[in-house]
Amino acid sequence: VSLTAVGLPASASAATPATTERSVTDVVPAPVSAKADPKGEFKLTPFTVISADRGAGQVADYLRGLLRPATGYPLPVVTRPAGLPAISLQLGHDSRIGTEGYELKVARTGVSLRANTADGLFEGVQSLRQLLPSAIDAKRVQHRTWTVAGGTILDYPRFGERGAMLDVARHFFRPDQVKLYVDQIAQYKINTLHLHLADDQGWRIEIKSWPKLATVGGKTAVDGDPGGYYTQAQYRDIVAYAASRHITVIPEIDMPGHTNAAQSTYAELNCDGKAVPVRTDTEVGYSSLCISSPITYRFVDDVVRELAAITPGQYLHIGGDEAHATPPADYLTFEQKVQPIVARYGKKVTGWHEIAKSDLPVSAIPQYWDFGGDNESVAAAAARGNKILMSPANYAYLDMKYNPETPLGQDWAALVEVKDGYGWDPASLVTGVGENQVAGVEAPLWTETIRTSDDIEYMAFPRLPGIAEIGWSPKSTHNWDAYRARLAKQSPRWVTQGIDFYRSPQVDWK
Ligand code: TNX
Repeated sequence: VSLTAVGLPASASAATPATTERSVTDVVPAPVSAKADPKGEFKLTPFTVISADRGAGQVADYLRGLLRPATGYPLPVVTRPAGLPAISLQLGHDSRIGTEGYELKVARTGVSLRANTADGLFEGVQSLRQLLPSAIDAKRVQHRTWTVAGGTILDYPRFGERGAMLDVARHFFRPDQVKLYVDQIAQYKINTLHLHLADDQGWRIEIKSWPKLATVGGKTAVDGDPGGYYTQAQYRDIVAYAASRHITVIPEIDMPGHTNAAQSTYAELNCDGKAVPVRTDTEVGYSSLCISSPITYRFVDDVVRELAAITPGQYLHIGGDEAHATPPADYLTFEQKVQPIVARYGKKVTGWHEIAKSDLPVSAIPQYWDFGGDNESVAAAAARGNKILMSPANYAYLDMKYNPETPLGQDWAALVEVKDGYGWDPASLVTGVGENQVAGVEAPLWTETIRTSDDIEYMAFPRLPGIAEIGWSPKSTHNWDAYRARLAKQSPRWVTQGIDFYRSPQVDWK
């Protein structure tokens, strides 16, 4: 690998000529280092094999599943290539690339992908896909040649967490819709899916000790649209599917506000013992659990216990945003009682940045969403050693409209065109929260106005790849002109994949 390319602006490395229209220098998110070799193209043929080290079998099977439908080739997974041309997946020890990095070498004689972990191999496979023609994503056999662009990539992420959030509470999305989104985001090296499972308008996860949360509280959605919920078995299946795409699920139960669905279902969750009316409008900040009632903490204990038992990831998200109906002192009381419950069931706390006002354990990750609001408490948490997840509403919220005419979405934080969504740096957003205090980035998609998978795609594409690049790529590669040229080349893939994206006039789409 040429380390001279490390840190070069993408615009400089993109000047390397290539014989195919694709190049290792075009990958999104931009790699740490990429050096094209126009003479080093590899051709997939009916004789190509996928060779996999012990421990690489799952990624090898996944790669085979990606390549077989369009090529129609057998692409057997073997442990020894025995002289056949191969894509070889190797596990080793390379101190340069960490737990998610990889080195990819494409030559005439074969493709070698090396990483320290299966996660790293998986991310390398996402780069490899982009070196093949976009027709590789077709569902049926295409009769054509399959050339992998030649060269070398050495790559690893800037931040450990690159997330997407889907609000399944305002509108419900079926498991198959969540899985579709998982596949769409995985190709940009997103490694975390935050599911917003409960809000004022609906409760979406079965809790066996409070069964009506799902069966009654799950019936509703914004504007009287149909609701729904995941059984625990369905949730586990979503979690397992995400894990097969090397994505960790973080479930959120928002509290002490955003709780109307629970409090309209169970009267005992209200201080006066009376169930509140169901609400399907989109107001925020009016609901609050009863902070002084012991029943509240039995409820939280039951929910957290059941959710922790079906969530293999380390973190549970306890919300904490916009608790305008909870007096500040009560908010702190609530956080002091609830955060230890999460710890008791073996999990760590993440929550919206308002939780930074409480006395957080150092493992807790506040998620910054405002702009200019609670910066002092967030910076103070960072100074105490907490890492901060960055999802500023005015840049990273996928539910913001692109422009005033965008038929979906909201505009309370900003209008966010593609260039705006790409135009920020997580390590210089909040004074006192620098590179080493940033856990990563997240692109939340709130769904007050989002009802279908097409709606999700229209808001997430093309902005989600920009957030993914901000989270993965070295800051030195950050360059709008270079990015928009690389992004344009992604569009044929989205067409083949059936992604209904927004054709922003800021990008010269292919
Ligand atoms: C604010 S941002 C909310 C959500 C809304 C969103 C709509 C945050 C932590 N809370 O309840 O869905 O705005 O953009």
